[in-house]
Amino acid sequence: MKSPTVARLLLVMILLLVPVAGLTQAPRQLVVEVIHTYPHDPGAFTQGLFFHEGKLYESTGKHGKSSLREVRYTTGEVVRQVDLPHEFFGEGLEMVGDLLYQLTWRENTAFVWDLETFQQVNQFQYEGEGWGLTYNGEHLIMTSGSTNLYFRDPDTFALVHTQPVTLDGRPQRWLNELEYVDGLVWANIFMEDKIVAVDPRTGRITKVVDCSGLLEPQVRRRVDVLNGIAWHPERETFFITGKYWPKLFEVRFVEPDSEDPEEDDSSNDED
Ligand SMILES: [Ca+2]
Repeated sequence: MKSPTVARLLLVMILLLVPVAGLTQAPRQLVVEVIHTYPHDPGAFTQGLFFHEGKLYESTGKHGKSSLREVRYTTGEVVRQVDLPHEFFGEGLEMVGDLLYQLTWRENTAFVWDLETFQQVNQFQYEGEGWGLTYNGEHLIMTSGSTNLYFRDPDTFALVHTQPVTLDGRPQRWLNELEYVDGLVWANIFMEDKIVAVDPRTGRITKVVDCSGLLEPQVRRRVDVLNGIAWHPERETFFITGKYWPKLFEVRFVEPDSEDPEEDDSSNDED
């Protein structure tokens, strides 16, 4: 380098460019590897899904058809069910402690249920639509079909933080059902066979999973959209289904043309 000034200038430029490159880094493209397929109630308009102690908990939507369910996932059998009043359209579902939080679509109401009794113990009001719901150990994280994640205090349901979400630097809308796993917020995208992983600290989508082809084309045409993603912590697998889907898929997210779980080499892509 001939000139120290030029060298310093180049160094400054590099330092300025590095964070920008980090923010605009293209997301990793993944596909689903199906491990098992289980029956799922084809009458369930699935809106929320998570596991607790090996049991699947599910929220279903539609006026007059909305419910909270405990499901034996291996058979699809509904073990317990509470129906919502006709005027409520069930949406996202999540657990905090021994309480189940269930959103409603346009009724601005979150029901709070006791896990053991399935009795309603509380309810909250919120502004806007309710779509997906998950929990990061501190806040409930909610979607509304917009381009944001909304972080709420589980004790009061008060909004404490809003995080815009971007894919390749552009706002990503239609964020729907959610699942928080190891620091990432996984979201399926409304009307697409696609799941994304959002870094909740930056809102950047770091992984995109192509979920097309799970159902046979003739079945896929008869049912509604993919919706419902749940992490089984003991099996370390994801479960995916959809609205009126007759099947529940146990899957891993893998590199295309690879049998290896993507987690194997993903330790350094979260910065
Ligand atoms: Ca979920």
